Amino acid sequence: MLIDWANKTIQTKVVYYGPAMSGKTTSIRSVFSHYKQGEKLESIETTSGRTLFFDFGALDVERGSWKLRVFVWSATGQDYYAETRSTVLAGTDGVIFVADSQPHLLEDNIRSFRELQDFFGEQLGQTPVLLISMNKFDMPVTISREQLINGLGIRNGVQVMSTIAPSGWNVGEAFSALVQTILHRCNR
Ligand SMILES: Nc1nc2c(ncn2[C@@H]2O[C@H](COP(=O)(O)OP(=O)(O)OP(=O)(O)O)[C@@H](O)[C@H]2O)c(=O)[nH]1
Ligand SMILES: [Mg+2]
Repeated sequence: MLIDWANKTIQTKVVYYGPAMSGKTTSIRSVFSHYKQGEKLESIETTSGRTLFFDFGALDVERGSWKLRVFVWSATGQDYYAETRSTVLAGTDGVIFVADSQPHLLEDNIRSFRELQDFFGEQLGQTPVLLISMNKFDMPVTISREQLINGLGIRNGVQVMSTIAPSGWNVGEAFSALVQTILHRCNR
C-alpha cells in the first residue's frame, strides 16, 4: 500500500483467489464494468477461456476527497499453473476468496483456502484483509454460510457475502466492502 498525503492518493493491491472455475475472472469483469472501466482489464487466457497466469487491471475509485488506485489481480485456479499463484499474492493488501457455493465443490474450496493460509500464515485476515465471496449463489443447490465457514475453518469475524458474478449481483458491493476494510486498517 502506498499513501501520498500531499496528493491524497492511495495505491493498493487486491487479489481474487479461489479454486478453478469458481468465478474469479467473471467477478473482476463485473467489478470493472460496475465502475465503467471495463477496457482497463487485461486477461491472459487459454483458447478455451480459462485463465492462464492471471487477470490484471488498475481500477480508479474515489472515496471522499481521496483518490484510490486499486491494482486488481486474479490468480488462475488451475493446478497446472500453481506456481504462478505465489507471484500474484506477493504484496497483497486484500484478498477476495471466491468460493463455489455448490455442495460437491466444498473440498475444492477447502484445498484452495489452505493454500492461501499456507502462503500468509497467521497474518491472513489482518494483512491481507479477507472477504469470502460465496459465488454461484444462483445455482439450484448451494451450501449454507455456516457449512462454508466450518469447512474453511475460519472464525466468525470474517466478512462473507453471497454473489452471482455474471449478473454482477453483490459483486461490486463485496469489492467495495473489502476496499473499505483496507482503508479502515490503514487509518488506525
Ligand atoms: N451460474 C453461475 N455461473 C457462474 C458464476 N460465476 C461464474 N460462472 C461461470 O463459471 C465459469 C467459470 O468462470 P470464470 O470466471 O472463468 O472462473 P475462474 O475462477 O476465473 O476460472 P479459472 O481462471 O479457470 O480458475 C464460467 O462459465 C462462468 O460463466 C455464477 O455466479 N453463477
Ligand atoms: Mg479466471
